[in-house]
Amino acid sequence: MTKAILFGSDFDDPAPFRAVCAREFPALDFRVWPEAGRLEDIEYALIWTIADGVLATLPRLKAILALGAGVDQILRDPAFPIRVPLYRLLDAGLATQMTEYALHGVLDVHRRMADYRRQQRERKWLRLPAVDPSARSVGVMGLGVLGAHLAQRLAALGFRTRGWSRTPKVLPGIECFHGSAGLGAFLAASEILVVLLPLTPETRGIVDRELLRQLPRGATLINIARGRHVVDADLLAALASGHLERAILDVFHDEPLAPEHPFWTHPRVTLTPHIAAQPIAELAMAQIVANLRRLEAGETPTGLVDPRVGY
Ligand code: NDP
Ligand code: OXD
Repeated sequence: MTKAILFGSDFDDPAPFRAVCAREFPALDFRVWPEAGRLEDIEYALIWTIADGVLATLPRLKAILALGAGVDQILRDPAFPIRVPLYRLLDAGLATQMTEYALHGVLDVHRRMADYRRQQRERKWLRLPAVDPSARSVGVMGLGVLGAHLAQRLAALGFRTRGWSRTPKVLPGIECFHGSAGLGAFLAASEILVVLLPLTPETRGIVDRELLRQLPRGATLINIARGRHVVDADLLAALASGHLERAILDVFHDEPLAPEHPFWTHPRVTLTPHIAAQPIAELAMAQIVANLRRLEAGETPTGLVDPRVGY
């Protein structure tokens, strides 16, 4: 009987994945959606995104391997086949890049580089007071693979680092908060807030007026998780009122960001096109190959997602 793997992505090039599969799993037929062939052959799906309903039509699907760390773009399918295990990428080069991106933003704010850029435009020579990192608090929402890595690096640089997660955590040098009960205290002293949460029914729209109001006046938001965590109108209002000083955004409700969106030209918004972290192809492939081997051997793969909680 033919065994096949179905590749689906509106973003990734299938060619390197096809080459690796042909080398490592010659018995698996590699197919790229929408050229799925006989649906009964498909045992594995390797996807970033695929049209809603497709996964549910694959009668012998044994596992879904995500091409990213986040899986909201897969789980949003109303017909997602909950019986089929979904495995996501763990790190695969993302943690270092996320930390670089967030640190770049944190240090830019901490060292008041926006003020110095303005002063340069005005040919103004003015030394602003220095702040020790121990007097600067940074809050990281989400203490998973990526958030915990960032929080540890922030703490190592001497920042007052706080973290928020769904379940309790103990991380050396990091003040940890959890659940809705811990959110207010976490936000109250987060001068720079970095969002590294998965997008789930609980976290969609979490960065709204009420949340932003609880940050200290003059705070900065760095969103490197998903655009739908943020209520755009509430963010723009918080910037307009001056309660929020800056926003550094890598992700948006709809991507690419529409040319007419006010974020593009807002003087206190810095944006990038969802590049905070991109899986390193070799590392992602090695993880996928290892997981396929485990599946073929009847062993447990890494990165199991709980579709009921959404991550
Ligand atoms: P993990 O699943 O490892 O970590 C998620 C963290 O969020 C956990 O600490 C979890 O808490 C916490 N969390 C989840 N739900 C809630 C909630 N309701 N309240 C409080 N905390 C919550 O994910 P990763 O660190 O691997 O990735 C995080 C996200 O980063 C991805 O889901 C993706 O959306 C985004 N991403 C963005 C990229 C970009 O380029 N912009 C690239 C890669 C990823 P607990 O520990 O208690 O389970
Ligand atoms: C991911 C992403 O989730 O690239 O991996 O956003």
